[in-house]
Amino acid sequence: MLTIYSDDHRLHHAQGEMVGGELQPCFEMPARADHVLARVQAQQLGEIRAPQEFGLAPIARIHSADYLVFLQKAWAGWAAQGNSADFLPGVFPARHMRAKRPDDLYGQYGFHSFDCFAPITAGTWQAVYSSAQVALTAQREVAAGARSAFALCRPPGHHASSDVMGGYCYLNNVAIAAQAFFDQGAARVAILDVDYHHGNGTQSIFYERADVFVANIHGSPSFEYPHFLGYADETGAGAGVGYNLNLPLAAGSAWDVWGAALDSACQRIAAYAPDVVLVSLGVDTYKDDPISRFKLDSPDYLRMGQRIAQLGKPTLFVMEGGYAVAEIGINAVNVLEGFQG
Ligand code: Q9C
Ligand code: ZN
Repeated sequence: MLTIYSDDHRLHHAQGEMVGGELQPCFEMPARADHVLARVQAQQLGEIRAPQEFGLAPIARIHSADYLVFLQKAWAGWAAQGNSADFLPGVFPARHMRAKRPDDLYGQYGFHSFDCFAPITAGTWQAVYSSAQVALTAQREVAAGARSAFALCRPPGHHASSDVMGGYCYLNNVAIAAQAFFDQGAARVAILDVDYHHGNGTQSIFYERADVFVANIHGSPSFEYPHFLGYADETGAGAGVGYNLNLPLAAGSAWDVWGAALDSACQRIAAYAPDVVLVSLGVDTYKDDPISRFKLDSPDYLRMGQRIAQLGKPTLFVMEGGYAVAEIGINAVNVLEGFQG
């Protein structure tokens, strides 16, 4: 399987995140991608290639113009105000307020965020831009006839919606790649999100569309991040009714429960008969993940890949979360190896 990877992910390395009232090292760190790349090499998964340049146009198919301008310009504006530390938002247009986009940078950051877990640093734009190019390059490979490809994206993307960032995510790599399939002639696309956290951004982007079936298996929002989306009764809206599947699971879920949910999701995907399957590949379902409460073990990721392969569809794997850094490579590449059989 071809892997697409860019060193540009290193340009995004924020100083910290708030955990239990204290600033701690970011869970979403450059070493994550290093470990996945090292495992791809160690297992001789296949060629590793740098991304091609597809520019902003395929990104702008998913994200709004004002959001993209903010992301590109935010650091320069923040630095011009005399700041050198990470830029973070603090005020959001929550219920009972007015979601009118303000003129000032700090207000715009809150307008374009749903939490404080997507810091902007000097290199953030280049890193997230390249992460999207990684997804688009792998997408081309699958569109050209490959059975599968692996987009080793960092930063991840599935929490980002059309104009709102959060949860370590800025550009929704899997959504950008899904739209690229349509723009190259696909008629129906399925997205299977196996990250521990509900992919709220991906769900929201495609919620009213019948040509994208989105399936999510995740810790229930009744107890888990992102807290405000991901319940089972969210099945789509308008033309998209029936094309969104949420399978929220309880804390402590292990392979018996998780694998059964995967089987349900795969049955629905098979019935949908998509041209292509995109997998939002988060491995934060791992038993020792520092921010998660599922109990998958490393061999379970081989089974995950095997079940996805049974769909018999061209498949694009897009890296999302996973914070047990020492094991992230083993677990992510196990999915790919299980898929290859
Ligand atoms: N105690 C992905 O896996 N955590 N994002 C907030 C609050 C944010 C996860 C924790 C988790 C974001 C791509
Ligand atoms: Zn996650």
